[in-house]
Amino acid sequence: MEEEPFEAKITKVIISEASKELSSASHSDVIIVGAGPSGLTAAKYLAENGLKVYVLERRLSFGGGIGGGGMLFPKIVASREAEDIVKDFNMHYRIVEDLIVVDPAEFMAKLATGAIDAGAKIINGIHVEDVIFRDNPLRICGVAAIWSAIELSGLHVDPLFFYSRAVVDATGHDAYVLRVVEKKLPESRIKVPGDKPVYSEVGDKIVVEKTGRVLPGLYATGMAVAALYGLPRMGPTFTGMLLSGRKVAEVIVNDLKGR
Ligand code: 48F
Repeated sequence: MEEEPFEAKITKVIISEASKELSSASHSDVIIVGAGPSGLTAAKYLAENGLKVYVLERRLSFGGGIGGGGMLFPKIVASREAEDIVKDFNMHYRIVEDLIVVDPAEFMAKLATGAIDAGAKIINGIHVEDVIFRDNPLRICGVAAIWSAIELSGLHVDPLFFYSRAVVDATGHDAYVLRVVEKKLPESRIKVPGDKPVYSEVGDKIVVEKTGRVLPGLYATGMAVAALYGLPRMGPTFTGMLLSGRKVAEVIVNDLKGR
């Protein structure tokens, strides 16, 4: 038989390996929606605890709001309460006026590397459009998702399902998953007022305090928490995002390992 043409091999390997990955993602411990700072931080600490974690991100890259720095000035700042997390991710940083300063490219890359090295998988280009639920009692047990390119095209194509023991809304200001639940599951009594104007210090703190379980199976981290509870914005300081990501991981580990 004729030797397999190189082009055929490329296609076959991409499709078969991606299919294996997506099949594995169809049933996991935790689906994190959004690969911004809070989602990536959560992914590392969850995966380190032996959980099977997938991060579904609708863009073709990770990092969420990190890349833009503050008004496109390429530096990220955080308070020193987050220093142990920055160290956990092996970031180079400087302390200036008691603030941690990191380059956005490094911040994004190291958060993603930390999550990946811990065993989490990040899949880009996937838009989460709905949740899977069970009733009596109400619980969230996964998401429905579709390639972002299909979503952008406006074509009517059904999604596929990714079942998980926990779903984390890490979609930032959009609080996309929480808004789906607000709209489609009124019995959840979830209301998402959106975040308040800026009060950085307060916003950075309460967002961490309020981080946790929203419903059985549904958790929120990062700016999605601020949108859910109407908390003040903190703007381009990332303390709350890092601490919130670590906290949601702790809450989920506690919930899942207890079951
Ligand atoms: O917005 P984002 O960075 O969220 P975060 O982790 O951090 C917020 C900060 O960046 C900053 C701030 C505080 O310092 O104000 O804004 O809370 O990342 C959210 C990610 O979720 C993706 C989106 O593309 C982004 O990368 N995302 C949003 N909706 C969906 C989604 C969806 N439906 N499906 C998949 N990914």
